[in-house]
Amino acid sequence: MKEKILVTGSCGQLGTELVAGLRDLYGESAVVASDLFEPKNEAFPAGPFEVLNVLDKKALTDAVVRIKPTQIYHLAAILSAAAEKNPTLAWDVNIAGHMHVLDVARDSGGMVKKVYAPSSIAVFGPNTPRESTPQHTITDPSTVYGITKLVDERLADYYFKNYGLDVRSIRYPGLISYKTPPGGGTTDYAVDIFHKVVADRKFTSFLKPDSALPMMYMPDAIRATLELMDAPAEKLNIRSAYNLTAMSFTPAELADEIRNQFGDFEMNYAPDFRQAIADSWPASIDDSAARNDWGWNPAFGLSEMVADMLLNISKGQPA
Ligand code: NAD
Ligand code: AKB
Repeated sequence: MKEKILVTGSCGQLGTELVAGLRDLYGESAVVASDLFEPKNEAFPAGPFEVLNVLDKKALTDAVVRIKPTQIYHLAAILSAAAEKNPTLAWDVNIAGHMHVLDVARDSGGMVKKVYAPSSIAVFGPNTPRESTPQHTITDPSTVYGITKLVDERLADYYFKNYGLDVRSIRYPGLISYKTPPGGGTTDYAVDIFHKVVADRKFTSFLKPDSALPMMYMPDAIRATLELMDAPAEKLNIRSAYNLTAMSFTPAELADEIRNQFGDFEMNYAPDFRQAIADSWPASIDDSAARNDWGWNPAFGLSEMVADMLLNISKGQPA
């Protein structure tokens, strides 16, 4: 079947690279990217683009009628730190926007065959086991972002079971990439550090030195997403969202690896409100369900990720 794809929230950290990955796979004209605004980043891949606010259900419905997508990748969201600053906006975008996408897909008369709507490690909370957090465990998020992502997971499962909508999802850990700045999360320090170290040989972390979090390099996240969406439906036992990980490290461990590969720099620590968010999230993740059901296997560990980030960020520096 010839696929046609609509992506919401395309201009963000994930969307910029997922749109490129989807266009490599399905062809440039088969993937319509969308966001609240036209792409500003020169790294954004060329191809069809629409301005689309997922809170406007009529505009979303009209876009789906016009574009006739067979798959929707719904990436529009407000991330953890940004959501703490504007809980109402986060509630609206993350829950109402998500339901609009599910409703429009459900009501498309079978035209939209699959929906991808990512979740996050933010669905876990202070009473969740922090090490090797299992797929099925306590989910008592203490952030607005986590609460909304948990509702989204339950809705995805509900639409699958009650309406037969093929919704798929991953609980991404912190995503590390160099093409687009992260959009207001708690794991953003692990991206910012590379830019500051390469430019100034100095970095101040907003998390404590020993604050471990699960992370993944963007090429692995893109591959995981495409592999999950390509997996036979009957192999998928989880319709809320799959746990997924590639590595876990603390700010001090990341700084040590950057020093090993790049040389010395000054590292300071000034924990802020994001420390409490990080403290409520897992330190490491058990992703055996993803490995067993659809063969997940990450390619990038800490040292491979640091080498690739340094290489690519150094290329962007003045000689
Ligand atoms: P981002 O903040 O970088 O990008 C989100 C995009 O959504 C932005 O371009 C923004 O303009 C757009 N958007 C916001 N409100 C919108 C609206 N009303 N209508 C249309 N677009 C709107 O986020 P991201 O990192 O690219 O995240 C994408 C998805 O992946 C989200 O669901 C997020 O929860 C999930 N995720 C990301 C990470 C990560 O580390 N980046 C980790 C876990 C989960
Ligand atoms: C954030 O920190 O908010 C995101 C996430 C892990 O969902 N990177």
